[in-house]
Amino acid sequence: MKIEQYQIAEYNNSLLKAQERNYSFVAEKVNNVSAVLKLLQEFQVAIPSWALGTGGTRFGRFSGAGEPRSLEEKIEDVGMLHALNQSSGAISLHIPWDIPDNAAAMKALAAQHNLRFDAMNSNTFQDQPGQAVSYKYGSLQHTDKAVRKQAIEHNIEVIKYGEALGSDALSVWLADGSCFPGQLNFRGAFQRTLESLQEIYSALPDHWKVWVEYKAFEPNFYSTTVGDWGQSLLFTSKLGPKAYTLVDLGHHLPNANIEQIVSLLLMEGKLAGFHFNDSKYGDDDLTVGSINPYQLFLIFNELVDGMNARGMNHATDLGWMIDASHNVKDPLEDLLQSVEAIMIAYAQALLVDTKALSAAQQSNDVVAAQEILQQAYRTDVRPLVAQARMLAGGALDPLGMYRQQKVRENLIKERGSKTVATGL
Ligand code: LRH
Ligand code: MN
Ligand code: MN
Repeated sequence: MKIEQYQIAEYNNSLLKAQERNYSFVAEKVNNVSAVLKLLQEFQVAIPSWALGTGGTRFGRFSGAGEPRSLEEKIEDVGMLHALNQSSGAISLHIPWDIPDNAAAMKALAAQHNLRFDAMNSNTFQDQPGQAVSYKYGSLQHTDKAVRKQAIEHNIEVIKYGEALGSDALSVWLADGSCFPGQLNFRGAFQRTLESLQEIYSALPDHWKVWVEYKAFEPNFYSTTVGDWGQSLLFTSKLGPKAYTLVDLGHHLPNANIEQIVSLLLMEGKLAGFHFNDSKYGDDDLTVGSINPYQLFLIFNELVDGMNARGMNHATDLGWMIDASHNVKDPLEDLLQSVEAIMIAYAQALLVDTKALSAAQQSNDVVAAQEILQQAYRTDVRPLVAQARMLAGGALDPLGMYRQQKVRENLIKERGSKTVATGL
């Protein structure tokens, strides 16, 4: 299923009048609107290969139809999303859920769709068939050296796959921890994990980075060895300059001030990037912006502010990725919604009057500070985002066009109604 450029142009024509009206209404209030449009066009969010099929929970999985049956089909699906929104120009793989044996062909296929390979994700949280030793009691933290060695070698293999695909980052999330008090010596687990990570770090090619993702709980429910940003920062600081802390929005305890965490990691030059999703309770992996869009905006506000202060390139200097998956939506529609939510939050953050905000902060004018932030947040930036997308060759309304083109129906015709994508 491919969406052609002429179809997008035809589709946009039908919406153009309304778009022009809505766009000029917001654009005239924005200083330097062409700079904002350019930043929006440059911004790309990677799509995780495991979000292209229906997720599921430990209580069940309701398979969708027309899901991708191979890595080729996953790349094609991301290519189709990117054709629609021009903001999903990268794919992130999880090994061994995907095994890119034929890297040259995969790279070529991705390039045909204007995609690159984002961070590579290793997996030492599940046992794989034929594996010599088990991860039941952890991987890089394990008390048995043979288990640690197996997990280290897996990560090094993932780096090799990534090198062949042109990726430049390894993303490590560990389920390591303990379920009961007394099960684990915390310091011992930390030290063993650090030593294992050091071995992986020393296998990184020159221009590569390693991202250490933290998570408060699950699957371990008493302690997690990389359980919060402090622990991750401790690891990444000890590892060295190629190691960074990855923030998955769903991996905090309820009500954590994620934007403050982001701002400090950025200040320290240790922020790797994001796994975007939304959550109400824990690691819910819900559609980005579906529960707490104000928080998303506040995070982007810190990012824009902090990245500008450090002279960073918004589009390229951090990793931007979605990490969501669930049971009840068409996964491709969900991804279009998630990317749109990210672009909206970014656009709103670009509208913040930073000079006025810092003056309000300086004079402790709390009311003005809130007004300034909410002025930007309450601006309907959707026409700006749509304009940037249209100028880049995308659809004015990606989700609308997806439905108008009956993409899912066509995928079901092509792939069948009983398909199970690899992944969670
Ligand atoms: C863990 C996590 C991590 C994994 C992904 C599948 O909860 O967020 O990033 O790689 O889910
Ligand atoms: Mn994640
Ligand atoms: Mn998660």
